[in-house]
Amino acid sequence: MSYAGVLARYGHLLDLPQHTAPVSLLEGNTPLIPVPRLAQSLGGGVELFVKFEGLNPTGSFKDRGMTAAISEAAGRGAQAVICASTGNTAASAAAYAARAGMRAVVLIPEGKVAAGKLAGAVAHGAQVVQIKGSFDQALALVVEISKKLPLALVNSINPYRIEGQKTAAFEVCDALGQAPDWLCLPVGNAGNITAYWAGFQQYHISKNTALPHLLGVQAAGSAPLVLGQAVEHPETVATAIRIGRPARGEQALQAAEQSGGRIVAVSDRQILDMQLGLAREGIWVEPASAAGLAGLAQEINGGRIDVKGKIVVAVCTGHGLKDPDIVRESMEPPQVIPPELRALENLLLR
Ligand code: AN7
Repeated sequence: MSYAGVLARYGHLLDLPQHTAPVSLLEGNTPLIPVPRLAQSLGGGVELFVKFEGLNPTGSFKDRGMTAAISEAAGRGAQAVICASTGNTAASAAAYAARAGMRAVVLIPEGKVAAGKLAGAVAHGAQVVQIKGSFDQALALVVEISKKLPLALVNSINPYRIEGQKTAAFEVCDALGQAPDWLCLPVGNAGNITAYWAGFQQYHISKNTALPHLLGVQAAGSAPLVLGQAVEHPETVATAIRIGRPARGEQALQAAEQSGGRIVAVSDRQILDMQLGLAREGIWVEPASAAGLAGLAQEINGGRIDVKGKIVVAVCTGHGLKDPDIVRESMEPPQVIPPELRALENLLLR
C-alpha cells in the first residue's frame, strides 16, 4: 500500500468534520532514528530515539496539523486562511493553502523569522505581513481579524490542528510497538505538547499502551510556563519558540502534570550545544528542535530524571536547513585557500 499522508493513515482516529476534504503533501511517516552516541553522552543505559519531524514536506511538524486544518477549511469552501507565526506555521500554511488553491495571509514578527521559513512562505505565494512587534501581538491580531473577515484561522487554537498533530504520538507508539517512557519536546505556543498528550491518551484507551512522561522544554528567555507568568519581551536564539503568551499554556501545564512529567527551561547555550551534538550524529535540526534534548540532558545531569533502562523519544520539530544563518553565527566558517596543491596539503596536514 502506498503512503498517502496522515489523514489517509490515521483519519479514522481523528475528530474531523464530515465535510473535511483531504489536502495532503504526504506529510508524516517520519523516522524514529536511534541515537546511541547521544545516549552515551547522557550517561548511557537508555534507548534514545529522535523523531525527526524536520523530514516533513515543509521541513517541520506543523504539516501534520496543517493538513487537517486546511482540509477542514477546504471542505467547507473556505477561500482564504490566516495565521500568525514564528515561521514554520507560516511556511506550512502557505504550502497547504497553495495546494488547496486558497489564499494565505501570514503575520510574522519582523526580523525574527529564520531565512528558510520566510523564503518558504514567500515561495508558496502567501501574503507575508511583517509586524513591528512580537508573535504574541501577531496572534492577537489574527484572532481579531478572522472574526471580521472571511479568513479561516489555522493557528493551533484551531482544534483540527491538534487533531492532525496527534498522529505523531500514534506513529511513535506504532513504531516502537509501545509508548516510550519519556518523550521530550520543545514548547512554544504549546499546541504540540497538547496534541502529543491527547494522542497518547487516546492510544492508552483504545490500544492499552502505557502513558509516557512528558518533558516540555522552553528557552530560558521565553519561558512563561516555567515562570508562571507571561513574558512581555521574549528572547531566544531559538526564534521558533520565541513566544511569551502560549495559547495552549494551561493545557501544556496539565499535560506535563498529568503525565508525571514537567516543563523546564534551558539556556540558549544549552540549545546550541545540543544542536551541535545532534548535527555531529548526522541529524541537523533548527535550534528550537534541540531544546527538548537539551532539557532532558539538564534533568538527567541534575539527577531529577532517571532514564536507565528506559525508552526515550526526543521530538526534533524542524530541519536545520530552516535556519542556516545560525550556523554561520555560532560555528567556524569554512577555510579559503588558493587553488594550489601545496596550499591544500599544508592545510590538511596542519
Ligand atoms: C521548530 O511556527 O509557533 O509548542 O508559529 O517551529 O506547538 O508552538 C512554531 C513552533 C517547536 C513549538 N519547534 O511548538 C510557529 C510556531 C519548532 C517550531 C515549536 C515550534 P508549539
